[in-house]
Amino acid sequence: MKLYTYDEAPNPKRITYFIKHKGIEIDTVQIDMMKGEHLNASFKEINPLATLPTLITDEGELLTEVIGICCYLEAHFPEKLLMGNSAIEKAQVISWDHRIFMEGFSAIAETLRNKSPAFVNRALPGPLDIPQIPELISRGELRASHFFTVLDQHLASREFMVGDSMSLADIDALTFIGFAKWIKLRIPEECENLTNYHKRMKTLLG
Ligand SMILES: N[C@@H](CCC(=O)N[C@@H](CS)C(=O)NCC(=O)O)C(=O)O
Repeated sequence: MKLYTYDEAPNPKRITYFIKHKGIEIDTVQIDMMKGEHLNASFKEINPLATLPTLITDEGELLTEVIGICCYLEAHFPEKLLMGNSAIEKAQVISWDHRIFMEGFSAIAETLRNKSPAFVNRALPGPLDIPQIPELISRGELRASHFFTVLDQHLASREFMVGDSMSLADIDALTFIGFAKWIKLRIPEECENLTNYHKRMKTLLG
């Protein structure tokens, strides 16, 4: 299999943590998003969506979504399960992954991509050029700030996002906290549960 990635970007980072935690090695190609390499025709031939991460499986199948790539890797490398140890945990990991992506990542991206000159006409990832909408900047900030408190409340009585071991949901939460800095948002002082959790996760996943 071959992984196309860009270490600095948040969605690729989720796969980096996943692979590192499992202790597996995958043939990896860096695509420099800062130089726009993901928009080159040669990369679009590999992934027409022009997004990273991208995994080409040993069977030659294209996987473009982090969640799909993680499902595939979990099935191939079942040591150190990261997507739940039981039926309910599997459901909870997927549910949190979905919420963190929809309510956390997309909120940050809403601000970043509608604000930064680097994303003029690239307000959404993908093959289409989409204009920025400045009105969305403050909405994204509001949504992302609120999501810190969602995570903080969830972690009031838990060490991990799901069950009692590391999962993809923790990888997503840690990556959300790091990505938030891109729009100058940091864990609010009053979110003590999240602050302590962040310290623990950085040590475990770091
Ligand atoms: N739905 C994809 C999203 C992947 C994604 O949006 N990746 C970003 C990098 S963090 C990207 O490729 N952006 C392309 C662009 O900005 O043009 C997933 O779940 O993996």
